[in-house]
Amino acid sequence: LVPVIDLQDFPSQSQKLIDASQEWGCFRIINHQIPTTLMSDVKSVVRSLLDLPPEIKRRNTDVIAGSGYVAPNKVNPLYEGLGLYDIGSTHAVLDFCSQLDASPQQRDTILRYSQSIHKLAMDIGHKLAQSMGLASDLFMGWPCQFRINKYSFTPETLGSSGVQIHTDSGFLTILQDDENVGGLEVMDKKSGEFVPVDPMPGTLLVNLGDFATVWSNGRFYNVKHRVQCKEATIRLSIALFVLGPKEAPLEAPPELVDSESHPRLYVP
Ligand code: AKG
Repeated sequence: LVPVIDLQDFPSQSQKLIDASQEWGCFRIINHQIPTTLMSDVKSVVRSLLDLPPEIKRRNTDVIAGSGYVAPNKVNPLYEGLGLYDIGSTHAVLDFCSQLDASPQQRDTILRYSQSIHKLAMDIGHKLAQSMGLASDLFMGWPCQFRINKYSFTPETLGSSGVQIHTDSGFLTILQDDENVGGLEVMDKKSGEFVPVDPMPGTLLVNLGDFATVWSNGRFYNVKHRVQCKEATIRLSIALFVLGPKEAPLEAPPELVDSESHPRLYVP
């Protein structure tokens, strides 16, 4: 149901990318150049890190609000996550590894994954800008947050919420969702109904956030989504959040504004 974009088929898929961003606010990507082995290696590292004792996980402190360890809480009792800001900095990635006593091998996997996923984010920014007919690039030098997520689903929690409905606040999220365990749902823009995003092994999911709506002057849809417990098992996911420009406030580029048909919607 969610559109599938072949990243090696550009500019042919440019219009499909724009349509997906406008109508769905999310799409799956194939041929993304992240090796399958790296995806499965990082998944097993993620599993071990989230299995660490709470006193070690608590060493993963916030750099910006919510960037570090999030323990299960009242709002999302089945959810737990670790994270880092900002993935473009090797120093920050190594710091994250040290906080969690990662082994040299785990460290190597996290470093390689973070570099590949960051490069992929920049490539998607480039393709989005080009597809919108812009000369300048997107995402260059923007800080990115990395999060690894664990949902402890049990028979008793079937049907309850893993993560409450929300939009992502940044521009775009690249998600390596669990390749076996479903539960992620996105809101269909037209009907307002939740649509399940079923696992599709080897692919990645891209969600657009609030900044994408601002930047596109209201064209792109910041997709509402949530995670529901559908199976009594552990669900793991890995997210890269492309946030927004560091130096200047985010605004729609002049090419996407015209006073008659597309007046500026958001003033920084
Ligand atoms: C998010 O990254 O914003 C989520 O909602 C997590 C989605 C997931 O775990 O599949």
